[in-house]
Amino acid sequence: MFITKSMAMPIRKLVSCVILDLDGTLLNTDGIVSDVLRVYLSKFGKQWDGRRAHRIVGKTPLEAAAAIVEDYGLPLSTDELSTEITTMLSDQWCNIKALPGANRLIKHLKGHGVPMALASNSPRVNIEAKISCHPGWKESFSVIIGGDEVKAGKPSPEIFLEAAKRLNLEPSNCLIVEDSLPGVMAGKAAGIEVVAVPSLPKQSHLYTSADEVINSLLDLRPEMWGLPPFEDWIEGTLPIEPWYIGGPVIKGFGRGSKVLGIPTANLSAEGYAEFLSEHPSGVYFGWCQLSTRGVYKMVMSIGWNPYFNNTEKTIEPWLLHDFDEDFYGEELRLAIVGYIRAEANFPSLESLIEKIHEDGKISERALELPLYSKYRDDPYLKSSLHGDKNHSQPV
Ligand code: ADP
Ligand code: RBF
Ligand code: MG
Repeated sequence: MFITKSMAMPIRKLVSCVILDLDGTLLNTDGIVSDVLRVYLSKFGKQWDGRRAHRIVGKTPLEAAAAIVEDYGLPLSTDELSTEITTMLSDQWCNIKALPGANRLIKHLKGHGVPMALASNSPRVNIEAKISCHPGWKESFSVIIGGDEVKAGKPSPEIFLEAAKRLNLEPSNCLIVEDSLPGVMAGKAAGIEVVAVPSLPKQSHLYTSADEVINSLLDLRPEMWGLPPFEDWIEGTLPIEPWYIGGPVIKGFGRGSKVLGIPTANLSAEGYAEFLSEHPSGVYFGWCQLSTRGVYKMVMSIGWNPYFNNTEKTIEPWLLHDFDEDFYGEELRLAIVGYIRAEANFPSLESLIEKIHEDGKISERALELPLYSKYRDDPYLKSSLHGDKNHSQPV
């Protein structure tokens, strides 16, 4: 008997089309909305509270405006606020970044001829403006529906039922990908399978009605829904557009060395909060340069350190090399080239430790592949190996 992938990962249900939400699912709209609200509220002497972002995520512009007027006690009507915020936002449409995995997912489904619809609470003109900034997106959707084209937006099921109808498919033949709670409710009320990708951290426990909750689009497994699998995973790793980050190693404040027996060279999260917010929490790998020593293989976690209940994401590289001393304060540079898995909760420390060692082995092996090994020579890692430019020594 052959062991196939589908046996390891049972098919949940066979679908033939996908309905995608836009804001928070394909686009990092929340970042821009927060920026605009921060500026706007400061004019009233108020301070935008990012922890209350859940009050607006997934709502129509008018509903979101109503929540803000109420939360911040603003001296204007919901309509006035909505108009002003919309004007400020409309200058920013093209600054909204695609979320990690969004381009990959759209290309994949389009490439395999899977019909796609876009169903968003956002008004149709705003949807068109936003997606026009992303080459290839508009043509990929056979159906686009805005919140102003149905009687009631999400959580009403109407928008998803209408999307299925216009795709000429039964709702039961569709799969919805959604980040927001109202969106998940709408999808389930329409009798459609829903994969939730919560855009706010640590919210997955609220998404019990979703058929699956994933950490980011990178973790979507289309084959679970009878759709063509992604073919870009290589030896347990997913190549990503490389990103670079560096700074001094700060005094560890984790449980790495002490509890897990796995030291992690912490970087200050403060300087990179925005950078880290663009990357889903999880396990990544790449190359790490220590200013005075050399370049090493590295596996790392990005996440919310459960031990200290941090509010900021932490970045914790484990250098796959035996050092006989600490290197606090030393300059460290990372080229992050691949993704392995989402951050997970483990039932025991032993199982966590085992998994981290497995992550390490996967990384060591993968970094030998030309696809990843070439970044060892990346100029970013070379440049400061011998101190700053003014004091450079011959190699
Ligand atoms: P943590 O609990 O986060 O691991 P510690 O400060 O106790 O924090 O230990 C981390 C320190 O261990 C690093 O800052 C670094 O100086 C040192 N270290 C030694 N070997 C390694 C390694 N292989 N990878 C990362 N850090 C290492
Ligand atoms: N901790 C978790 O609770 N879940 C994880 O999935 C997880 N994955 C990790 C992967 C790697 C490669 C490393 C180095 C650590 C991981 N950790 C994980 C440990 C987490 O980062 C740990 O709580 C901190 O190291 C504490 O400082
Ligand atoms: Mg959304």
